[in-house]
Amino acid sequence: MFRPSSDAHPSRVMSESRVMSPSSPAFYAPRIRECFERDGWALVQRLLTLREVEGLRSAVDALTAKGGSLVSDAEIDGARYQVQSASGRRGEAAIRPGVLRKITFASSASEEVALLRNDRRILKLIESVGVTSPRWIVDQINLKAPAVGTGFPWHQDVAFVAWQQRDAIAQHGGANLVIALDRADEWNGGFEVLSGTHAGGAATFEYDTSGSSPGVFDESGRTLIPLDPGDAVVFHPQLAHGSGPNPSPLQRRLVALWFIGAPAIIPPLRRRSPLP
Ligand SMILES: O=C(O)CCC(=O)C(=O)O
Repeated sequence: MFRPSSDAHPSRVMSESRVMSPSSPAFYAPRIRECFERDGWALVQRLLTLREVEGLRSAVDALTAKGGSLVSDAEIDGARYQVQSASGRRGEAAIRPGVLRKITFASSASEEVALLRNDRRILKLIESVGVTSPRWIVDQINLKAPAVGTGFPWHQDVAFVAWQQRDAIAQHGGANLVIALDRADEWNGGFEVLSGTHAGGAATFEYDTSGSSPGVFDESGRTLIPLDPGDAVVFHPQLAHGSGPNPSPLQRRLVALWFIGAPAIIPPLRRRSPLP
């Protein structure tokens, strides 16, 4: 079972050098791209304001209320609800009615989530790590419920995209983003990365969400990235990442957004009036 950082395989806690905030001049500067290229990820503090986070929390409350009696995975208003099973495996019964693990394509059912797909700051951030003409492909709300929420074993998001999208990533770049809606740290299953694994290509293995993917990736760069509400991590689609369970009484909700690149949009040349 994947465990939080206090176990026998402690993760490093992120170094301050990776911290950037939109109010700092370094926010969209080469520094963020340098971290992304070297480590496969970069932290951006305060990407969203607390007011925006509150709006998203309310939107998530409305979404979860619609799934309040689910005992198995279901689609509601185009959003795919995955219940939290005792093992963490998908397709199994909910540990209790209405306890959810994640909502994929929540943007189909929530305007607040949908707005993130075209948020100017987010698109600019994705462009800043080398993704040309970024296009949203996936959004998810990861709920990791207090006391019962299970972890996410090490995996690479690129393993879950169609081959056409993999090609687009190879040609035009790709980047994924998680944004914290609650404080996320070692106590409630904070987000963890295996720095540098983005450079090693896509691994093929059986992904079992009740396990921990042992021995698949180089874990020497394991780093837990504490996040405050509104903080974000931008990471390479090939970066191995995951998180531990949430044994705490506190919520740990994250929004995840995935983007792929596309051919650059070249503005048409303005017609000049003929010279005399
Ligand atoms: O919510 C987390 O901690 C990680 C989630 C994740 O990696 C995923 O949903 O692919």
